Amino acid sequence: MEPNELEQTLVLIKPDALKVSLTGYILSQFSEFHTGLRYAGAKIVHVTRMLAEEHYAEHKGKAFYSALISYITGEIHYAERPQRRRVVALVYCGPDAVKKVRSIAGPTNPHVARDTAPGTIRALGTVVPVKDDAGNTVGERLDNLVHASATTEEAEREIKLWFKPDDIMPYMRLYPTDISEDYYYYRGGLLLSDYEPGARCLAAPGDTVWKSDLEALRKLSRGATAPCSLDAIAAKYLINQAIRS
Ligand code: 3AN
Repeated sequence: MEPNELEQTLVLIKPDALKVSLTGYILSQFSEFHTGLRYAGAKIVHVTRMLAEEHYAEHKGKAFYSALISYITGEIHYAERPQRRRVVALVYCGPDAVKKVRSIAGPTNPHVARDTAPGTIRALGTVVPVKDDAGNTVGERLDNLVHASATTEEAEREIKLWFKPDDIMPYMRLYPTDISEDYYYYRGGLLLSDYEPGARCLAAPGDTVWKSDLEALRKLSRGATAPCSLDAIAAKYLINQAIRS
């Protein structure tokens, strides 16, 4: 197989799309028939604040950041029904996956999508004013139905954030993996090598993990700095593990 045959991208079908039952439509727009892309991974995720904040780390500090986190966690569209808060996370695989999916998703802003790219998924989205406590409009929230990785580098970061290697069948695993030889536990933002009550196991001896995660865990356990935060690794191991915000 040619290397670019395996290009991968992350798609999130966001809470607004689930709320108005656009899931089937979106899946059909991205189907192999239309795009030539195949599924490499799929899961239904109750998005924690930790996962949301890692996913949107580049937007931290921007005016719309807080609204963006509330949106992707489902707090906006399922305010009264936390049990319905979820997104569909998908990995698509195939030639030019990033570009193809972005072009079907459309421009970030639904108004722009309607003007310049009618027929794209985001042309069906909405733009909602964001107000401060005094009722003044301080920005806007772009409810644009789907997330699609912007570049192959972002796709790698995002796929590794949302999916463990074992969530993707071996033939379709694009990024290097390694076998853990140690125990790594997580509790309250700390990395532990021994189990303590309330801790979650991130990796045990024999587990297949993303190589970059394992390298970072080894560094962090020695007290050294790593290229990513502990939360960026832990977030995916906490997916759907418990109800927490
Ligand atoms: P895209 O999702 O098209 O890759 P990004 O990565 O620039 O766009 O932004 C991520 C998300 O942040 C968008 N999907 C949108 O919901 C939100 N966002 C981006 N720019 C703005 C903005 N200027 N105002 C409000 N929300 C924004």
